[in-house]
Formats: sequence, structure tokens, C-alpha cells
Amino acid sequence: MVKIVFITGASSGFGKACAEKFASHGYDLVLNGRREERLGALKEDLEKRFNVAVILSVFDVRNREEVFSSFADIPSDWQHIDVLINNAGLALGRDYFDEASLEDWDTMIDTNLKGLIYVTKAALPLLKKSQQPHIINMGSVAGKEVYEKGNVYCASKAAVDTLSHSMRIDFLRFNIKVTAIHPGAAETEFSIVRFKGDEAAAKKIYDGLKPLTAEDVADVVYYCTTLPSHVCINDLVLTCTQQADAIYFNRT
Ligand code: NDP
Ligand code: 8X3
Repeated sequence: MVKIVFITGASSGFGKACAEKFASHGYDLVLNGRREERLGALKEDLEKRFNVAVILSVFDVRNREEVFSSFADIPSDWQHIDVLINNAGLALGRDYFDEASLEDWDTMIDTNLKGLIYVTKAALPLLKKSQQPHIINMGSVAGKEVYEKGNVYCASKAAVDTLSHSMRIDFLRFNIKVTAIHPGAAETEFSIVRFKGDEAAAKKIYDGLKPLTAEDVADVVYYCTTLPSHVCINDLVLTCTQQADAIYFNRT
């Protein structure tokens, strides 16, 4: 049976690169995001280049009803998921705790934490139908160490770390692999979103660095899913060579 990967946040960055990577290895794909036009263009491109089947599941991971109704609407011949990539997420702002926006905080918690929980819960019946189900949760080095002005973004990613561990334990009885992947700085649309379109501020994050690319992260995600069925990478941190953790860089 052809394997199916469900990717949240596939319209850009890591999610899009994962879609390409898995398509290039013959997986059929369910692509999620809110920007339907982008997802439609990606579907067309991947189907043409890799001769795979792609369907879209356009919803906002923050909207609980939408998440569950979208999973209920998945066509009957797509009723299993082999790999769920919980990737949709964002940082908004980089401000001192006392100066940061409550709206930004709500959005990050609703997307990075609650969205991931809703999607996982909704996907579980389909994952259980797979011979070898695997959940990949996109964390961050920001969930491993806290940096100045990282406050709620760091907390939301620390929650992804903790939840991944919890899923790993609770899903043992279903033989579901759970892998948390924690990338460091990677040049995608992430910083442009974080700095709300301020391209100069976004670019500064990568000053003097050769950061990770979305394709680097997708390669690692794919690798984790190719191990023998008795082997699971539970937790994986990856950074560019010039970054040691969330705080220490060698900018040249
Ligand atoms: P991008 O901004 O390039 O991509 C983010 C993706 O998330 C988009 O496809 C966006 O789609 C989707 N998304 C955001 N909000 C929602 C929502 N409410 N519902 C559905 N989809 C949503 O960033 P990255 O690819 O870099 O980020 C992907 C993940 O990796 C995030 O979780 C991020 O926190 C994490 N990360 C990023 C790092 C980096 O340096 N780039 C490092 C470590 C972790 P759309 O807008 O169409 O809905
Ligand atoms: C994104 C990486 O260091 O900008 O999660 O928080 S960082």
C-alpha cells in the first residue's frame, strides 16, 4: 500500500520542503495550511514531478471544530496516515515579557501548542490504521533553552518537547513512533512572520551565519522515518555548524 504523509503548515518552509522530500520518495500527501492557493500550486507541482497523489486539507490548526471536521472529510480511500508531521507554527514578536503583546502570545499558544494537540487527537484514528505509524513534532532549540525576549515562543516549544515525550509514553501501547525534532536557526519565512514583515530585522537573525535550510530539516525528518521498525529517534536537536544551542553562535 502507498504510504501517506499528512503535513501541517505545508505552504512554506519546513512543511513545504518535507512535502517535496516525501513526494520524491513516492509518498502520497495530505497538505495542510491556510493559504489554499499556495497549497494548490504545490499539489500541482508535486503530482507532475513525482507522479504521486496529493490532496489538500485547508484549515486553521487553532480552530478546533475546523480541525476535526476536516479530518472527518478526508476521502475514504485516504483513511490511513503513516506519518503525521506536526509542523505548523510560528513566533510572533521578540519583546521583553512586560512589553510583549498578549494577542501575539495567544496566537503562539493557540497555534504551536493547542493546534498540535487538536491535530494529533484528530489524526489518531487514521494513524492507528497504519502498519508503522509515526508522529513527527516540530519543536525548536527555543524549547530547549530560553533566550532573552523568547518568553512565550520558548514556552510553547518547551510544551512541544514535553508533549512529544508524553505522546511517546502514552502511544507505546499503539506502537506509534513519536519523534520531536528541534531545529536551530533556519532561513524560511519564519523570521519575516516573527518580525511582522520587517525584512531587515528578519535578515539580521542570520547575520554572519550559514543557517540551516528548509531542505536540511526535511532531510532529517525523512531520515527519522526510514529507520527499521524497532528503532525510534525520540528527540533530535539540529543546528547549523555555527550554532551550538539556542544562545551560542559563532558569527563570522
Ligand atoms: P514558515 O513561516 O516558513 O512556515 C510556517 C508554516 O506554518 C506555514 O506553512 C503556515 O501556513 C503554517 N501555519 C502557521 N499558522 C498556521 C495555522 N494557524 N494553521 C495552519 N497552518 C499554519 O516557517 P518554518 O517553516 O520555519 O516553521 C515551521 C515550524 O518550524 C514552526 O513550528 C516553527 O516554529 C518551527 N521552527 C522554525 C525554525 C526556523 O528558524 N525557521 C527553527 C525551529 C523551529 P499558512 O500561513 O498558509 O497557514
Ligand atoms: C526558531 C529558532 O532560535 O529563532 O524556533 O527561536 S529561534
